[in-house]
Amino acid sequence: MAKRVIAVVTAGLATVSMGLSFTSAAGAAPESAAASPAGLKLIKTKTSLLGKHYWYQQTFKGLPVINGYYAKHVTKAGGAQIADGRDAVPANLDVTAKVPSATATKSANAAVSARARARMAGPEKDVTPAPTATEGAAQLAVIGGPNARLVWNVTSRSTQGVTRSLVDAKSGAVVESKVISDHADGRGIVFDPNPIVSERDEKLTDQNDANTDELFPAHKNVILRNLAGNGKLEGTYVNVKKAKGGLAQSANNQFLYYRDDDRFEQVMAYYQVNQTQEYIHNLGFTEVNNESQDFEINTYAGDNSFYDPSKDVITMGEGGVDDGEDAEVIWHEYGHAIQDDVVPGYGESLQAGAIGEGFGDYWAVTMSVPVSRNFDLPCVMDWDATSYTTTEPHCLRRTDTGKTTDDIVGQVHDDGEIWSNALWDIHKSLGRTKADKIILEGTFFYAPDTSFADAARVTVQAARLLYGKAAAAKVTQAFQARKIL
Ligand SMILES: [Ca+2]
Ligand SMILES: [Ca+2]
Ligand SMILES: [Ca+2]
Ligand SMILES: [Ca+2]
Ligand SMILES: [Zn+2]
Repeated sequence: MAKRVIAVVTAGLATVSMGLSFTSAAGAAPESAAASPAGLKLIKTKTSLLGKHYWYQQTFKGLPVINGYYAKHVTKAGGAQIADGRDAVPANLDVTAKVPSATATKSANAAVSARARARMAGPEKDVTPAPTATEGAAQLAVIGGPNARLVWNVTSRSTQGVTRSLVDAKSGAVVESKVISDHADGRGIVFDPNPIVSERDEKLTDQNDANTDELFPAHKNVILRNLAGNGKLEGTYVNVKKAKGGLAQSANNQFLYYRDDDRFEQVMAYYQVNQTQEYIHNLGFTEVNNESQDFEINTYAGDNSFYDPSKDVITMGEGGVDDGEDAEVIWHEYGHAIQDDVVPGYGESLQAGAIGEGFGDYWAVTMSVPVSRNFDLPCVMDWDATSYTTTEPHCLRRTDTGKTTDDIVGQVHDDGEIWSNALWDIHKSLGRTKADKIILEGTFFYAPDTSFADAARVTVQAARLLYGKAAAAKVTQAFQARKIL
């Protein structure tokens, strides 16, 4: 590519050599600072300590030239430097599109999903959600240089982030497709889901947050994806915005702490919620609490955690075992955030509240399945529960109690075990992916003050529409076994 010309016009500063070629753009001689060449559109003016910086977009017949830039750096001393990053465009290039923008958008999205599938190694390969083009995202533009052509510039969103695709507006071929969002990956250390399960050892105890020899092997190195890259635990799906002892910070996104460091629980919240949102997206849902969920970590001294719908914040308590050390506590609370997002004002009746608790417990269990090697799956919050249970296995609650509506006592957590048992039975009969798609889809049809029976009916309906009669029959059976239907 013949470009990137730096012409030092008057040097108030030392001459800058950037190792760039002096091939002139568009066959023209490097421009003087006095007048800017035609076809430039001023897009930004910045001031630095030494001067002013004028940034221009190169245009051709009114269309932006991809990556074509021109900058004028005017120093306070009066000198000016030009950085000319324009590409040559043949004067006779036709700028009428043959391919309609909708067709170009379709080809661009197809290229993006093909690549997303190729990157996904797991069994859920075929449920990659389709990328969606941003509203009005296809813009005509020009590529300069030796392969100059007219293109549609299509911006799409997918699990990979924001992608820019360039589609030839004459032939329809995808010329380029690349991720332009700058999400960073970081590193962290977590429990997954918690030490009791990962070490398969019911005898482990908190020891007042000490990093004991017994607990050391439970620490696992992980990649923290979708970070904003601002050195904090903030990203696409999680924002740790307040924490006892201050927020974890790392300029190069290395968040490596053991459990006796209060920042460990911040990393847990970030990692485990990002995992659950990636899973939800893999199931095909793009609007299930699809936002950066606020968290406050270790800011509550009691042995409890909670979701506050008035502020849309999850607070993780530090009583007993720090709640943030057990992913199942995080996932349970996140379950409340999911329901509140999908059904505005959710939980306006005792049974809706019980469904909320039951769903949170179920969500903790279904998220634990891939990392638990079948260790007592229906046991909820195995690690946190070691602080307040004496019998083994240690569980706050279970999803296999066998309770039915005959056992209703009017307490949301207790009655939630009726609901979570039904969801767990659906999971066992249809498998994790189908069950979770049905359960989440059903949630979209809940009323804020729903009852067990009404919520069950819309779940059965979701099963029938997604997977047919046989699946619906199995879901019905699961609710009948709990005397809900
Ligand atoms: Ca801790
Ligand atoms: Ca606790
Ligand atoms: Ca503690
Ligand atoms: Ca568990
Ligand atoms: Zn709850």
